[in-house]
Amino acid sequence: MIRTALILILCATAMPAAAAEKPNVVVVLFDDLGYGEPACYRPDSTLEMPHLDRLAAAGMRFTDAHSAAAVCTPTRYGLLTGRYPSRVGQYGVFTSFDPPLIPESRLTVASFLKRHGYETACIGKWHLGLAWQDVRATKGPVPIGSRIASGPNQLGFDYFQGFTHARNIETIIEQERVVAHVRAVENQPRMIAKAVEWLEQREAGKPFFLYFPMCPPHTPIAPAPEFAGKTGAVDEVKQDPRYGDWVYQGDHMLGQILDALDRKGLAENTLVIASADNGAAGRAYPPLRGSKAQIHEGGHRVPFVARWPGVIEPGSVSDQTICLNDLLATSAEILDVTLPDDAGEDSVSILPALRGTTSEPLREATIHQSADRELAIRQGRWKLVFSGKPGPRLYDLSTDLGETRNLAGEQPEVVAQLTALTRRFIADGRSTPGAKQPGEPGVTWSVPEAAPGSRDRGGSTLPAP
Ligand SMILES: [Ca+2]
Repeated sequence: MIRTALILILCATAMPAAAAEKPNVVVVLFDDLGYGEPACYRPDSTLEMPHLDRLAAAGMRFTDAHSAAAVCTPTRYGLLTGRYPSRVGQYGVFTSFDPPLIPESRLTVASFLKRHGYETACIGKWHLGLAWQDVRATKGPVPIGSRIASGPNQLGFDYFQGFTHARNIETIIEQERVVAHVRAVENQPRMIAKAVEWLEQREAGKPFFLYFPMCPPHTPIAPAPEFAGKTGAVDEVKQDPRYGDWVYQGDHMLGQILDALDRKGLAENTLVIASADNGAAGRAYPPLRGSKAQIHEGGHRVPFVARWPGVIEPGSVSDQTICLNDLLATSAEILDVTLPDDAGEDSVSILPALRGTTSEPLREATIHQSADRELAIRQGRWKLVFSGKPGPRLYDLSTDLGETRNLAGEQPEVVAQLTALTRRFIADGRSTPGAKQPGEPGVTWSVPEAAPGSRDRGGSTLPAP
């Protein structure tokens, strides 16, 4: 009797482990959503993003999250590979006919999860290059029927429907073929309908990864008729009457994904991450300095909200410095798998932050890059920007989030230490523990050596705090 009871207890206690299926992973990536735009990041924002706000209320909001770069293409490289895009010399953005940036041999979040039994889909903006098979570069939409020899399907995504980039939002690609031409206003409703349909088709017990890189609030600002002029949201910076509607439509798409997870009973076992690929375009939101494409915080500090019921404390806030590159290592730790040495070289698991089990820094340091090849390194309070003449600029973000006071002259030791660390990251081919990795042939990635003692270099014209 006692033995039976014991077995029952053992079975009962084993249940949670068995029921702790591999969690689904959903990543919703806004395009150019600034740190100061969602109300959950800036309460006096005049934009409306109720679904992001409710995600934050049910999950964790990171206040110090960074895109790998300050523009689309390199950030997406980092997000999918967990490797700094500067390692492949990618600073600018792609057009419709650029070749694939990620070789098929490289592990991505999608191919990693697929290898571990996940069904995977990318629905939305790709912007990482495609190997077109039978079409020459053209302006405007790519002809229907044009085929792709290598693209998302070769990088781990079972299913792809989307478009190359925002300037070619008319060309709809499904799997390895152009299947339709649409008007700009029709693109996003088509994408979200497909994403919801794909979620509806998932079967219990089969884990999945959905990557949904949307268009809003990037141009073309093309709100669908049901949103146009109806939200009352105001673009306080540029006074574009459609911008708030476009942001709202993007947020509504996030809401449709959350609703689909609820309908399917999948929300409990799904890690949902909503973030942005870089800062707002031409819109600065103080106290952050700068905007999209720039090395300052406005270029790459982004909203990042994660929800995972039972794992993440609802309504929590984390001040960990994290990077979108961290998705691959986080996925690996969730599955208790060690990544190979030649994958995710700049990816750090943020699972301890999500679980709330540590407040110690997870990343040794974080590299930032601008669209015009500027680099910066961030460690704790310090951010060192390597930028032309008269030398690097050092900011103490703990007291100067707006990056107004260059302390390089006052803190030569910090400049030297962060410079040496950056040079080590470059030389090692990685910024995480593991075997050194070779650099990419033909890619030069370097920062100038620090010049300790030369207090005039980069000296501040403002008084030290
Ligand atoms: Ca972008």
